[in-house]
Amino acid sequence: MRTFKNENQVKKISIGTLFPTDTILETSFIEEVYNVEAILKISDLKTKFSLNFELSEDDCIYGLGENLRGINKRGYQYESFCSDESKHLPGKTSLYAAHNFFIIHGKTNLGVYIDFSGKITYDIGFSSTDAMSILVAGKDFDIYIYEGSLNEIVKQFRTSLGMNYVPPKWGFGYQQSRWSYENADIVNEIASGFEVYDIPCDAIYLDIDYMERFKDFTVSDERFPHFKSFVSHFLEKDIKLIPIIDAGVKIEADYDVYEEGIKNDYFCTDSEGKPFVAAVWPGKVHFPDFLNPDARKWFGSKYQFLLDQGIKGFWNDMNEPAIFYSEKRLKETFEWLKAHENKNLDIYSFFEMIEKVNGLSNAVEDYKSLYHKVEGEPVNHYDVHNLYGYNMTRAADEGFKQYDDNQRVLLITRASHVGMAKHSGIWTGDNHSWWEHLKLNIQMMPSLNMVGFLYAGADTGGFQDDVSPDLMVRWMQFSLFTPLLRNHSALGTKMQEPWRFEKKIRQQLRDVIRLRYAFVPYLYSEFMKASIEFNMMFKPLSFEYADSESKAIEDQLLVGDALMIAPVYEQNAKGRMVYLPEKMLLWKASTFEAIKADQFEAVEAGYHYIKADLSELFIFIRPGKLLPLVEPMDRVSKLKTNEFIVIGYGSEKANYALYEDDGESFDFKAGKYNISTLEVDQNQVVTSNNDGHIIKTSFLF
Ligand code: MIG
Repeated sequence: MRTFKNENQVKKISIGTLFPTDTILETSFIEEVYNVEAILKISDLKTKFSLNFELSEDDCIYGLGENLRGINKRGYQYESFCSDESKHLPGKTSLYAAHNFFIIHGKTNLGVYIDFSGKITYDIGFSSTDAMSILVAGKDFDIYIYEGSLNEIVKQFRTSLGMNYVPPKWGFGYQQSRWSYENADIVNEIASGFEVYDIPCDAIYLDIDYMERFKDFTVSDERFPHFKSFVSHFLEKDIKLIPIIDAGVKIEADYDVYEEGIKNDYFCTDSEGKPFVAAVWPGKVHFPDFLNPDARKWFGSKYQFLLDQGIKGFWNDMNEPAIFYSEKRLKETFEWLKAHENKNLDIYSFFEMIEKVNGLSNAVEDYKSLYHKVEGEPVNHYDVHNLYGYNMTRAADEGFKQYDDNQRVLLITRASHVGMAKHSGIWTGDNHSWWEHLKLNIQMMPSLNMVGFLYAGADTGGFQDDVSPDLMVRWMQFSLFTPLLRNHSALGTKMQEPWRFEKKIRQQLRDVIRLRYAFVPYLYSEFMKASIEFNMMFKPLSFEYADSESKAIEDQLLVGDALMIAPVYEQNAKGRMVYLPEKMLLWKASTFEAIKADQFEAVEAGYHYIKADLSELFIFIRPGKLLPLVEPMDRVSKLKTNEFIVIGYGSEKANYALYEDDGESFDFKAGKYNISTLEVDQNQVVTSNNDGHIIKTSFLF
């Protein structure tokens, strides 16, 4: 089951069809391009393949999209198997996604994409420090090889995938979420919190409780009476409500989605062809067979129910798919428990019991007894597991286009696969309010960008556990730059809306969110340019700087054309060490109002300790570059994007290519956008092609 169209002249090794002779032939090809004796070995030809590369001491491995650990993936093992993984502990090997693209960055660079929908395991210098070995659990796959500079490799790969998902521009505003704002009164309270404390906000999320008994495409009348007018009341305030949609469809007589699914055979089955019964939120559910084009079309059309009520965005959840338990295995477990009811449970049987109960959720055994139908033939879910969330999200996106083909809809999803990036953005799932997960968030952005997930972000502040005030502030200071900026937290944890904190912290959060709005034109422009050019918006330093120090930096990023960021991600830190690959302009940017000349300082290349109290966030502007800012407003739509304050770093002049479009249609695909050059020259504004833009204030250093 392939997902990829090889539109480019990319070298392809087709294991499934050319196997085995040609595969061995291609071995020499890899050796040739990689020239450090990369070896492709094939073992156990019937069921799985193992690819082995030798690594030189200085080789870095970038990629694997949404996964754990650092920017350089070397030194650990990973797995591609979309998992409902709510802990993200350091010993874990996979998250919600399967992004089988990586780059070996050594003397030469080698980009590799493995187009396979089942499980792949990667041992990257873990069992042996100088070897990378990849095990593909199947033989129906293709491998694509890319050569060139790091940026060229990403560009070639992304070009073959097609243009990534682009959200409406308001999707760059601040978004507030919680599991759960469970009824209309609470949602109203949240919205007035933003008004009372004068904090910008563009969207509020509705988690599972808005539904009637957790049934997709229903709204609880009791909790949200008159939903349509409720939604339009929010639209008048220019706040979008974003409901969640789960993968499982509740089994309930007279529920139209269930009845239609049964009638038309749209659900995944068991080995006997009966709809597979699993349980998630609503209790027992069936899973729509998103690999069946008719089922996809049907499910996608269901979003219309909410679009008709003025909904402008969605989040697709639990689409790995997450399974609490299956009917079959629950029964077996109860039988085991009954048989042991009067037994003296010893060390073995007690732990067997615990394992049985814990092992009920997301069990591989269940994935192996679930079936899809592809072109009339049953396909075992396990072999195509990683395509499930992808196709749910594809269904949604195609449904939106059916509804209105020239209106962007905000869409984020949890499970994903390479190729899905053209349909939606992602959030990175159930992280914790841990400093380690702020760091993970920072380190994951470039690898997400490599596979086309530009519209991405983590649950800011952390989903599980109670957030500390300083973590909330530091996390917000980083998320200021991520296209998706969503504060989300779990049931039972400390409330984490900005005003839940003491006054000092509340003000700091407000300042950071307001700064975000000042940055929106820059972030949107960089996002769109990166999308159109198949470029990355978040890059490790080594993508732009060739020195060996840059290659080793794990906690600084280039954000777009003009900026380098070095977020503070440790508790009680009063600053941090920063490496500058060249001389740059430091800006300590605590509030928008406070921008003045003495906050700027040119810093020489090399290592520096940069001080930053909790209220301070700092960024670096690269030489010759200009950062355009606008005055913050409480909504993206209100930003005056023709009046700029610009900060430039260049002895003679600095400039910026500003991308603009209507922010809501797909007309940009037909070239309907504008790129103007903002340029300043020794504090004299020289705008070439200024398109009516006014530079109100400029700083040039
Ligand atoms: O198992 O809908 O990742 O964002 O709040 C929890 C409740 C189910 C998981 C999502 C999270 C969401 C939560 N969901």
